[in-house]
Amino acid sequence: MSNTTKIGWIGLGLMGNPMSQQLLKAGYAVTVYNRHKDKEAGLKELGANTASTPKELIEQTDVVIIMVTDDKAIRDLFEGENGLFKADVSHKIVVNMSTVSPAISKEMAALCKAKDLQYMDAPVSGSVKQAETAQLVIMAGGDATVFEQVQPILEKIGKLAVNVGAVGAGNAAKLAINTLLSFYTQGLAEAVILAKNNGIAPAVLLNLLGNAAIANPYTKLKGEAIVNDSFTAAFSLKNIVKDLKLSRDIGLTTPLGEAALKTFEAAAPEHGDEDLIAIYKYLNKGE
Ligand code: NA7
Repeated sequence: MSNTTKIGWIGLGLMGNPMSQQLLKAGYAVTVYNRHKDKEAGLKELGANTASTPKELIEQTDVVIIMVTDDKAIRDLFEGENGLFKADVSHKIVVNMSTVSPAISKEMAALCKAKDLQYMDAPVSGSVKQAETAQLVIMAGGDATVFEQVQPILEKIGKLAVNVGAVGAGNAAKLAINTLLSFYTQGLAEAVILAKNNGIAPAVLLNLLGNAAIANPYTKLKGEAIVNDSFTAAFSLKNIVKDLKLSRDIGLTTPLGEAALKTFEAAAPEHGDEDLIAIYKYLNKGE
C-alpha cells in the first residue's frame, strides 16, 4: 500500500501517540480517535484529522490501526454504540497492535470476515523509547496477503515486522516475550536487592552486570531507573499484570510464571501506574 492509503488510528496512550506520529512523519494522512479527547490535541497540531467515533473513523479511512489497553477496550471499540461494526463498510483492514488475548483476536477476526473486513493482530515488543524512534519489533498474525498490504505501514513504526502465523499468533508470540520480560525484571530487582543487603551498592552491581556476559540494553535501562530512583512508566506495571494473566490463560502454569504473576499482582495496588521495574521498590520494602 502506498502512502496515499488513508490511515485511521485508535488509541493515543503512551504507545499509540508516538507510533501514530511516525505515520504522519512518513507522509500518510492519519485520522485519530481517542476515547478521552484531550489526548488528540497533540496529534491534531502535527496535522492529523480527528474522528468523533470509531464508526466515523473507519468510514473515512482504508486501514484502521488500534493500540489500546486490553480485551475489554477492543470489545468496546468494535461492538460499542458507535463502534467499528456499526459502520456500513467492507474491504477495509483493521490491524490490532494492542497486547490482548489470542481469543479476542480470533473472535473479532471472525466477525470482521462476516462483514468483508480483514483483521490482523500485530502487537509490538518495545516501549515508549522504541516507539519514538520507530524501533519497535512487530509480530503479526493473519493472512499473508493482508500482511503484505500493511507491511509498508508497519515498517514505518518498527525496525522489524514479521508475519508469525494465523490470527492470534502475534498475540501469543507477544505474551511469550512479555513473560520473559517479567521474569527478567523481577530477577534483576531480586539480584540488586541481594547484593545491596550484602553491602554491594546497586550502581556497583549494575556496572559489573553491564560488563558481564549477561549485559544487555534492558539491564542498562532498568538499572539506571533503579540507581536514579526514576520509575515513570515506559511500560506500566499494571500492564505486565494484565499480560501475565493472559499468558496464564494460554498455558503459563510453570513455577516462574506463577511466582511472577503473584509478585507483580501484589505490587500493582501501590505501583501499578509506575514502570514495571518499580517491582524493585515493592520487593525492597522494609529495608
Ligand atoms: P496507555 O498509555 O494506558 O493507553 C491506553 C489507551 O487505551 C488509551 O488511548 C485509552 O484511552 C485506551 N482505552 C483503554 N480502555 C478503553 C476502552 N474501553 N475504550 C476505548 N479506549 C480505551 O497504554 P499504552 O499505550 O502504554 O499501551 C497500549 C497497549 O500496548 C497495551 O496493550 C500494552 O500492553 C501495550 P483513554 O485515553 O483512557 O481514553
